[in-house]
Order: sequence, then C-alpha cells, then structure tokens
Amino acid sequence: MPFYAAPNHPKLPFDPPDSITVGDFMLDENYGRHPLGYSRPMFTCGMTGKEYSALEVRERVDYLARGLAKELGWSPNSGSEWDKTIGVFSVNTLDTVPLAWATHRLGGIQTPANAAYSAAELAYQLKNSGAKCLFTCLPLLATAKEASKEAGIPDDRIYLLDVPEALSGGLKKPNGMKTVDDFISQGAKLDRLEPLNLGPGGGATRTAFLCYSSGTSGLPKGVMISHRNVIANTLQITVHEQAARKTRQQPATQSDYTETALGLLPMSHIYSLVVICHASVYRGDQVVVLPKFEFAQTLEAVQKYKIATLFLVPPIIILMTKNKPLLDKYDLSSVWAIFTGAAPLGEETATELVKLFPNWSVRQGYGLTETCTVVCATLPEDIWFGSSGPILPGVECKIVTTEGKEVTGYDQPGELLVKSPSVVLGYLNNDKANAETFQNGYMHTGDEAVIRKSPNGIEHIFIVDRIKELIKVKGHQVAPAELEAHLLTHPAVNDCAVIQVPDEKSGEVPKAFVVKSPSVGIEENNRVVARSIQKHVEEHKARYKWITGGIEFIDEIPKSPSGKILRRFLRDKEKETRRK
Ligand code: 4UV
Repeated sequence: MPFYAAPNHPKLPFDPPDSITVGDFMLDENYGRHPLGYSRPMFTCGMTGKEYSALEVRERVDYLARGLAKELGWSPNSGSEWDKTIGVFSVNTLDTVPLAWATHRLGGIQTPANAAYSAAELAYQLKNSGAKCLFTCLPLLATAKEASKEAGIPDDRIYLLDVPEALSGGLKKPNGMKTVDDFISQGAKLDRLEPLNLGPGGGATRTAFLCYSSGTSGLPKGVMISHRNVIANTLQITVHEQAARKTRQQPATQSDYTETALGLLPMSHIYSLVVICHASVYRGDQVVVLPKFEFAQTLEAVQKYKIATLFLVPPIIILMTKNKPLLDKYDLSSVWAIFTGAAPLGEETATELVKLFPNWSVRQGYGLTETCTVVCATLPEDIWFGSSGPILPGVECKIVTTEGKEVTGYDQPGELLVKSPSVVLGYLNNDKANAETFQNGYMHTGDEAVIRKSPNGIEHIFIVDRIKELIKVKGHQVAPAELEAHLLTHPAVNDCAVIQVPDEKSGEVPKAFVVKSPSVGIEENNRVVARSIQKHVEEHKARYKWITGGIEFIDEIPKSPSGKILRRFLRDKEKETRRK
C-alpha cells in the first residue's frame, strides 16, 4: 500500500466508460453532463460575442464529421486512428474543441500544436504524428503552409478555423481554401455516418489526442492520450471540485451550479484542453474563449461576461499583482476562484494577490501531459499557499528517493510517482522513454515532491524541485535537448548545455553554457558571438524558447563518464553566481 493512497474522497459517480469517444461523452445526456449546460452557451468568443450552445455544438460536431468524411474519404470504421490524424495549429477558436470531437466521431486523432511554433517546429510535429491534414487560422497560414510543405501535407489539405476579423490583420481567405463552416454546411446535406466501433480495447486503448511533451528528457514526444484518459480526469476533477461549488454558490435553482470560465490558456496545452475545455464544459460551464493574451482585453471580457473562474498561469498572476490600478478600472466582482498551474506559484505572489483581492480563492493544481492533467489541486476549505493540494479521487502517489526507496513520512523529498486512470497510454514509437517513464502502473513525473499535513489533517503535495530536464517558460515546455541540438548547428558552438534560470516575468527562462569552436578567433568579441548564437535561435524557434537567460562561455561542459551533461552541477554553479 503506498504511503499516500487513499484520502477520504467521494468516489467517482461511475467508472470512466470505455465504450464511447470523449466527444460523444461530452455531448451525451446519459453521461451525467450538467443538464443546464445544454441551454446555456458552451463556447462564447470573448472578442466578438459570437457563441454556440451545447445543442448547437452537438449539431456542428455531427455535420462537421460528415463533411470531413466526404472531404478526406474517411469513414468511422475505415483504417486505424493513425490513418486519421488531424493537425491543429491555431489560436483558440470556438471550433477547436468541436473539431476534435468531430475527428473522434470519425475514429481519428487530434494533434494540437503550440500556436507560437515556427514552421520547423510545426513540421516536426506534423511529420512525427503522421498528420494527414492541418487546420489553421488566417494569421498563422503562412507558417502553416511552410510547415505542411516540409511535412508532405498538400496545400488542398490545409483548412481554416474561424478567428475574429480583428486578428486577421486584413488578410483575406485564399480562394478555394475550405473552412470549418464550409464542411458544416456541406455535412448538413449528407447522410448520417455509420456508428464508430472502438474495437476490442474500446476508448481505453484508442488515442484521442496526441499532445507533445519532452517528458523527463530528450526531444518533444507524442503523448498518446486515450478517450478514457480524458473522460477519467474530467470526472476526477468534477468530483474533487463538487463540494467547493456547492458550498460557494447561492444557486438560483437547486441544480444551478454552472458558472462562466475564462478560456484564455492555449487549447493546444493539456491544462486548457482538459481542465477548461472538458472538465469545465462537462459541468455545464460557459467558456469564454480568448484567442490571445492581451491584458486589458482579458479584464474587459471578465467584466462583460461576469466570469467566475479564471484559469491562469503564474506569470499572469504576477502581472495582476503588479497592476492593481489597471485591475481597479474593471468590475471584477464576478470572480471567485483563480486557478493556477503548469509551473510553481510562489507563496509570496499568492499572498500578495489575496491581499489585493480578499474575496478571491487562489487555488493551485499540479499535473502533466503524461497524467492527462490534474493529479492534485488545493480545495477552498484548506488553502495552503505553496501547496498543490490533495490528490484527486482515483489517484495514488508514491514518493521515491534517488536510491529507489519509498518515502513513508512527511516532509521527506523524493520523486513523485503517479497512478491514475488518467495516466496516458505512453509515448508514440518510443520504447526507451516508455520503459523509463511508465513502470508498474506508475508514471515517473521527474518532479521532486514532499507530503505535508495541514492543521486540518489533510495531506497536501508540495512540488519542491524539478529533477527532469525541462524548462517551464510561462508554463510552456522548453526541452533543453532540443535547444542544445539546435545550438550545435551554429558554427561557433563546439559543445553546449542549456539549463533554466529564474525570471521574474516568465518564471524560468533558458540559459546556455557554450564551449566555443576552435574556429572562433580569439579576437572575436564574446558579445558578438553570443548575439549571433541567440539570433540563430530566434530565427528558428518559438519566442518562448529564446535564450533570454543569457549565454555564458566556458571551457568544458561537465559530463558524467557516460557522456551525460551534469546539469545539476551547472544549476548549482548558476545559483552560486547569482548569490554573489
Ligand atoms: O506537461 P506539462 O506541460 O503539463 C502542465 C500541466 C499543468 C496543469 C495541470 C493541472 C492543473 O490543475 C493545472 O492547473 C495545470 O503544465 O508540464 C508538466 C510539468 O509542469 C510542472 C511540473 O514540472 C510538471 O512535471 N508543473 C505543472 N504544474 C505545476 C508544476 C505546479 N503546480 N507546480 C510546480 N510545477
């Protein structure tokens, strides 16, 4: 029995079913979705006010699936899901999630890519995932085309999602390029699709989403997230949150526990994809979709749509604490909960925020792409800043020391291992990473954690450090191995290592240690060489991966006898330098 396995949780209302796709689960009344949510808007555009109710979404999903089946020559039971992978490279739109659900109806997979990606980064994901077509939006069309060409996706397999005109900067839809709405109007005239047969393993073994994560080391890898994984975490979050909602609200009717949520975080990232676009939606919430972060516009949307729950990442919370006068210009009285995750929220920042807004409940969640999101999250009745809260129902955790010994007491650090019905199927085509990461039913998170007991007797998980090779910039993943491989293609770089350094705005940013090539003349100015290396990154990588933590030239990269970079040594050296 693990040390931290069974807090006194209510059980899930039912076993996560494996007989249904996640899309159908979300739209089917029989699965306990909040009934009031059918008549309310499900997705509302925070910029234009355009919106779709759940009933409209259900119809759009159905017609979209029919239209896509005709366009692509697919049917629900033809081929395997891997023959029906659809890439999405877009800012948040009202149709991003319905498109996934339509893809599921066709027995296919959605692989969402970060909208900040460069063409080369997108091409890597499209090739690696075997995407057969790509949905993008006008502002990203040029990058999408370049990447598709490299990935072998023809131009007539690039389609458009609809974004507010204000974002398109006067760009016009190219003649003949098809949009989601085209497929929906076409699909409305077509016959119903045959029912999907999920096969012997059902939704428990079929991939629904292929998100990208570098895991504990190496390059970004396709994470195979099953239908059942998403359904399971949706139910786990719902039960975990249930009591909090009931105690907070004064419902108009006894069953009115739905609310309005902020859909600002990118839907390509697991946090938004599961926590907002599935768990919130399942509870009948209205999600106000914003395509990109613009501070005043976000506050305006909160005021206009009376948003109650703000899903954020620490850098935005820091910005809020530093801009009280701007916040005071808006009526934010509808807000009751701020959810934060994807990177640690400092205790001081949380304290500062509730000092400024005493009515807000600041709640932290912790999770990973590989656990199909939430492992633990704080509850309003036992807020403890710095904590990531108690585990969700159905989750079991172990903490294991570097010597492989299981921790059996409070405040003893070790790597956090997670068992949950939401732990994913594994990485696509990567036996080595799978063997390292998924062992005996536990996912090895690469995060260092301790368990502490609150004065109320509730056990909380605190994430105290990151053991794995991962940098979190504004909550986005940056893989040191990816940057190192790229840096080595610069003629001045003979060897290199990338680590994270703290940054006030972004939480962390990458810093590179570089051994210069012998070809670099002694007379060459270090600043000029460093700038040229930085430029090389800026030209090929998404902005959040830029080496803004600086470049330091050293004589040798410290390595173990087997050639592994001793990052801990570099991180300690960096800490020492910063202390001075
Ligand atoms: O794979 P990923 O990019 O996934 C995420 C997921 C974020 C979530 C999950 C559940 C929530 O309720 C929520 O609010 C946000 O970011 O990166 C996973 C790694 O991010 C770090 C940690 O190193 C993970 O292995 N991380 C995620 N959440 C936290 C965190 C946190 N609360 N505190 C510290 N590190």
